[in-house]
Amino acid sequence: MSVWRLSSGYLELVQGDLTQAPVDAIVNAANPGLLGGGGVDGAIHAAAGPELLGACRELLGGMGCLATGQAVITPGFRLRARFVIHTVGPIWYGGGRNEEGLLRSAYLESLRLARANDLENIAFPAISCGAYGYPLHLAAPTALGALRHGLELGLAKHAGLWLHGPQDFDFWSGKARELLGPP
Ligand code: AR6
Repeated sequence: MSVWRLSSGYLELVQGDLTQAPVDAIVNAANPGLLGGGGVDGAIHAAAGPELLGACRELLGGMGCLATGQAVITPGFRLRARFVIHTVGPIWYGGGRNEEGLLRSAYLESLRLARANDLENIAFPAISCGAYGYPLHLAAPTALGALRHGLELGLAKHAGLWLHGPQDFDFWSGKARELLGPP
């Protein structure tokens, strides 16, 4: 784990399985229907149990679907985290469809929702960096910049980015050093 102390909080890079994060809320890289799926979404639903899908269905009942860049919250059920914040990152279409703004919004709206629920310790995956195809070298500065901005706004005390494998962790650590200096 690497930790950066910022003006009003801590940005942490952690190598590990997000479903095991001992935090107030983990963020799910969901799809607009909140239907569950593959990747981290599938892992979160599997670990939380079927009640999570039920809660998602209930939430979207009146709404239809969650817009890209927005976030909603449910309990965490069988997870260690008390809550799951579901957000939808952008699908990468080449950069001309406001992917950067939408990715930034997915991080910041998740933090705003955490703040609205008095949650201080939030763990994120690398949103859009799997099935949604966002190039890692472009996602990293946007994600890290959004998390730093959110901490500066006082939206959380601890924001963690959980990277699943050692290669991803090394890559993101390098980018974080470039952007934030030594941990
Ligand atoms: N812990 C931490 N990170 C993980 C884990 C885990 N257990 N599992 C995967 N990752 P993805 P997206 C990383 O595809 O690109 C789903 O089907 C993974 O290595 O989960 O936003 C949804 O339903 C990658 O770096 O999310 C949507 O349809 C990152 O999590 C769609 O995929 C995100 O990869 C969302 O695609």
